Amino acid sequence: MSIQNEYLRGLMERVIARNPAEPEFHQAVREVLTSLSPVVDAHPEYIKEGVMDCLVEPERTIKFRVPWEDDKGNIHVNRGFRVQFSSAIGPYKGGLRFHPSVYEGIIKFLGFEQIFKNSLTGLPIGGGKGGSDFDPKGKSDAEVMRFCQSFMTELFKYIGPDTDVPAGDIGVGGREIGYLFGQYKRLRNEFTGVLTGKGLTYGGSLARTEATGYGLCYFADNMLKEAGKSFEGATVVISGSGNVAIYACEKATQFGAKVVAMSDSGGYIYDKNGIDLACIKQLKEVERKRISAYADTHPQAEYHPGCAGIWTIPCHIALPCATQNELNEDAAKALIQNDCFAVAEGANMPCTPEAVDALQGAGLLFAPAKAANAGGVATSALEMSQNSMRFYWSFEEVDAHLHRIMTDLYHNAAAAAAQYGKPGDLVAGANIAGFLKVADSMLAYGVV
Ligand code: NDP
Ligand code: 2IT
Repeated sequence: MSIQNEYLRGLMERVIARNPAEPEFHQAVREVLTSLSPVVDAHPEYIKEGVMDCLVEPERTIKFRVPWEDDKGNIHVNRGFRVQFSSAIGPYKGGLRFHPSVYEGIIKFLGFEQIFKNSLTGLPIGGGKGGSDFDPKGKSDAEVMRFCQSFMTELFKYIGPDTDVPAGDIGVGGREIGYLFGQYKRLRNEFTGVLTGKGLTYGGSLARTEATGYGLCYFADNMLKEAGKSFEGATVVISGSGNVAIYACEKATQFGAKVVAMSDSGGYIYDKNGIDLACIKQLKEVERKRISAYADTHPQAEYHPGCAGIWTIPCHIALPCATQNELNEDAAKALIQNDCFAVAEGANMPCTPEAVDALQGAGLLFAPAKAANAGGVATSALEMSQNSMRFYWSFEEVDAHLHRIMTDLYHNAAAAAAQYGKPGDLVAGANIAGFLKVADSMLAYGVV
């Protein structure tokens, strides 16, 4: 697929020239501009009024030094980032990623996608993302705390409950959010809903932990049903074993599927009897161990080092829930050959463009990340609502909102795809539906 509209083709070239050596950002922008070509053909005002040019440039980028001391007294210096991409429809909203691979291009790709994802939720949240090249793996709690305190000592100047509300992402879970929130509260002398994914004792929302994985399955369930299929009796492969993967496994299993494989960055386990999720939770959420340890207590399970092989395991439904570009064209071909009928993206941009083309070309059902994993940020917005009200909803109430949001989101994306001549293409539908609300708000503001 290429960008059909001539102006957008030129814009893509300018994005590459102005943002050199940021391939993930280019990839994310290219996909959106490809989808939006028929929209700007029909509505040239989006080009004329500068909406397209503004959208590919973050409103603000904050880049800072994060010095911290390890347990032995050695000083380390990491880089911190917050890209405040778009506040067109609400305060910047999006996670923080702590992973050694983080650099500005990764944060920009994630922040750019977040604009459209957040719009798709139907809730009033703009797009942003942040993080650091800090690696929490192998660090003590005290080291993670000192790092988070140093990170927030700079970040607190730029965020606030009505300005920018960060949350978790890879390497940032409940522990990190606790340290970050504690430091923000101390620096500002304010108890506000400045972060989401908080602990339940200090303003967190029930069901936020489960929301991305559950939402992914709610979205996929809608897509499957429309095609006369379901999770019931299906074999499922899930990459990753972090927050998104664990709760996708839980909901898929509740829906009657058998999840047979999960992974981490070291390798994958294949358990043909069905993954023992209680064991995965204990290993990953409590003990912070490698997934290879699963095979120590489950002799029937196979452990294979390396990540890519997971997609060669026969399955009906694949849920990539680890990281960007983890499922390439070869993996897509293996899934197609094994009669897989649906792929739903839990991670952000986990399928390469070649893989997406192969999967859609072979007629598989395909749920793109910015629609399928929007349940996490949607529930973060529900956490913001509860904090503003100084009130809380039950697990069932939040989960019911999440279910409705994901169902509406599926139908809106499907309708937008059909309206612009791409019936069944949820990549196009999600990009278009997400764009329109943001773009119309930008038009209303004039040139700002
Ligand atoms: P976690 O840190 O909880 O888990 C990440 C998982 O992915 C781990 O199993 C990790 O393995 C694996 N992983 C990370 N990086 C790599 C890599 N480079 N190669 C192979 N495996 C890797 O993160 P989340 O579950 O929160 O996030 C997973 C994905 O979902 C990300 O793409 C994130 O952006 C996206 N997402 C998250 C949301 C959320 O609410 N948390 C919401 C929407 C999207 P290991 O432990 O070995 O590093
Ligand atoms: O990619 C994402 O949507 C997230 N990491 C969740 C962001 C949020 O603000 O909850």
